[in-house]
Amino acid sequence: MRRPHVRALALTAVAAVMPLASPAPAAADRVVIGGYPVEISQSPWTVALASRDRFGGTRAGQFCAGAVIGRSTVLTAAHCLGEEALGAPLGQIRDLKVIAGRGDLLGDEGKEIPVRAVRVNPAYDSHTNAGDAAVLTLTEPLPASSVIRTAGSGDAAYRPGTDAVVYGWGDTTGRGDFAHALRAARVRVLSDSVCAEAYPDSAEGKYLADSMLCAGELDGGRDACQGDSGGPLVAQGRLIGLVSWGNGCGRAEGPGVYTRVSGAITELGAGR
Ligand code: 4AZ
Repeated sequence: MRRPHVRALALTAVAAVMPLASPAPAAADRVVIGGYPVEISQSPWTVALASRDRFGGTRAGQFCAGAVIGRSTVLTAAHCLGEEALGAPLGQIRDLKVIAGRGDLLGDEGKEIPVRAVRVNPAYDSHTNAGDAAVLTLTEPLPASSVIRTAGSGDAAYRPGTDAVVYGWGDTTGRGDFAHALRAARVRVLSDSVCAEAYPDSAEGKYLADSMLCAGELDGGRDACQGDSGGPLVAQGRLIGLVSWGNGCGRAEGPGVYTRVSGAITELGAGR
């Protein structure tokens, strides 16, 4: 399948740090590195971004994720909507949809909702990855129970050491094994210095604490990966991050970098 994501990853080191006891079944059911399956009803704010035209129908066209922050408003990563990720300019994608209420992409639960409007953060910088956020407006509202609160700047949930959970349908091994059922992984908010040291100005990007958030495990093993981009990082019941970038997946030397939601909301004027 087309590689839907921006980053060219160094993927080989991942298997060594996978904390799985048994060998992986061929592909499928194990999403997010080091994660576990979750029911969509447990995280109804997690949605899939999909285009069957671009990515084929096997997994309902899923290529990124997003978080429901208003009944008709989804926050996702700007890089998900770039030509590099889509393989074509956004304006040419006629069937961009948000899939809500569907954990298993092979099923038909929930709803596929066309996107009415897209606003990509004008401050997004594809070199550093700063400001990696975009807002999608849906053609029809979701239930209020699907909306997650966003963390404002200064929220205690951003403190290093805070337990957080990342959700997605992305690669579960770093070798292109995309999940079809939603998964989650427990990670920790890491201090800005961890990511600043890992990414001074690397090929992957430059860590900028103003607009980014560092999370993962110091020893690696649990992380987001390709296909999880744009998806929610949640702590203390609030949305704190969106999956953005990193060096590989689950590697101790490559912590996960997330879009800092408080800054994105300000830049996009998406606060409520
Ligand atoms: C990606 O390419 C990607 N390990 C997402 C998350 C991470 C790395 C790459 C973080 O979409």
